Amino acid sequence: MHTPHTPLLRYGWDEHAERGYAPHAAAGFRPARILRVDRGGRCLAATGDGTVRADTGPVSGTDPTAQPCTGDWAVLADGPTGPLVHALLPRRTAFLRSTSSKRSDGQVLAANVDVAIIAVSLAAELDLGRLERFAALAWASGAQPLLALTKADLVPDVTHLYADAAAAVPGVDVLTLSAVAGTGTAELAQRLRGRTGVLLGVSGAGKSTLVNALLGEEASAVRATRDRDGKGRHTTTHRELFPLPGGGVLIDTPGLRGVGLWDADAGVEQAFTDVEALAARCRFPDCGHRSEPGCAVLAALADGSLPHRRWESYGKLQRESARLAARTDARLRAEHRKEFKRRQQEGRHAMERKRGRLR
Ligand SMILES: Nc1nc2c(ncn2[C@@H]2O[C@H](COP(=O)(O)OP(=O)(O)OP(=O)(O)O)[C@@H](O)[C@H]2O)c(=O)[nH]1
Ligand SMILES: [Mg+2]
Ligand SMILES: [Zn+2]
Repeated sequence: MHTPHTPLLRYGWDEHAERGYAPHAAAGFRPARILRVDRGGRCLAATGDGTVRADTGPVSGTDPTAQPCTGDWAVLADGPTGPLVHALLPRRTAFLRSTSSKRSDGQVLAANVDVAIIAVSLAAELDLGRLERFAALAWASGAQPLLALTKADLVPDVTHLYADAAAAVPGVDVLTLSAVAGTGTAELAQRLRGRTGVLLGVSGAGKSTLVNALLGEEASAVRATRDRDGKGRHTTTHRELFPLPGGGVLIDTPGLRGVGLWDADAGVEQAFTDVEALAARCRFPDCGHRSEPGCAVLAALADGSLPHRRWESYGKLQRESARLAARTDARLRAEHRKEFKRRQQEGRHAMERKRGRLR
C-alpha cells in the first residue's frame, strides 16, 4: 500500500482506515491515530509527520461512546489553536463497558482492536469468574481474545493452573509468559504482527511489563518491586498505544478490577460455547435445565464434566447482560421522546442551522 500516509503504517494504517478516511481526504484534513486521551479534552495522536497534541473537540454531542478513545482513527483539522479532532472514522471493533453498575452509560475502552490480551498472573490466586467476564467482554468487542498467563517464573509448575484457566476460556489461545525469564514474549510479538492488541487485566498482572518486554525499552511505567502492597493502586493511569518494533501496535491500560458488561449478549455466548453446545443437546428445545428429563446440562453437572461454578457464572453474566440491555432500551426510549419534543419546540429550521454550525 503506497499512500501519503505510509508513515502511519507502523501505527496500523490499513485498508479499513484508508476506506474510512476517503470521504475526508480534502485539503486541510489529515488522518491520525489516537494514542492517548488526556483530561481536559486533549489527546496525543500519531500523524503522517509525527506525534501531535490535539484538541478532542466537540466531536458529537454527549454520547460517551462517541468520544475519541485510544486506538481510534481520527480526521484532524487545523483549528485556531492547533490540531483538532474533526471526526472519527467508523470503528472496526470497540471495547465497551458500562461506566458504573448504576447507570446505563457505555464507555469505550479501546477501538479498532484485533487481539484482546487478557493478562492473568500465575502468581496470584486464579479468579475464574473474573477471567470469564474478561473473555465475554473481549468476545463482545469483536476482537479475538488471547489469554496471557504471566509471571511463570514465580510458579514451579504451571500445569494445573494452565489447565484450569484454559478450560474457562474455550476457543481462546493461551500463552504462558515470563518477562523475567524472557519466555513467551516472542510468541506474543508474533501474534501481534500487523495487528492491534490491547492488554486487559487487574492491576499488577504485569501488563506494562509485557509492553516493555515487547518494546525492548521502559516505555510504560511498571510498579516498583518494593511496592509489594500496591493493592488498589494503579501504576498505569492512561490507556496508551505503542507501535511495536516487529510490527503491530499494543495498547496498555490501567488495571480493571470490576468490569461491567455492555451489550455483551453475543460475548457471553462466545465465552461459553461449551455450555451453549450442551444446552443445544437437551431433549426439549425450551429446556429450563432445572428438572426436565433428557437435560444435557443437568447430566453434565451430575457427572462433573460441567463445573457448577462455570454454570452459575454463565447464568450470572447472562442475567447481567440482559438487565443492562433492558435498562439501555428504556433510556434510549426516554431520550427519543425528549428529542422529539425538543424538535417540535425548536422547529426544523433552527435545528438545521444549529447542525450546520456544529459539523
Ligand atoms: N517475577 C516476575 N515479576 C513480574 C513479571 N511481570 C511483571 N512482574 C512484576 O509485577 C509487578 C506489576 O507489574 P506491572 O507491569 O506494573 O503490572 P500492570 O498490570 O501494568 O499493573 P497496572 O499498571 O497497575 O494495571 C511489577 O513489580 C513487575 O516487576 C514476571 O514475568 N515475573
Ligand atoms: Mg501498568
Ligand atoms: Zn436442559
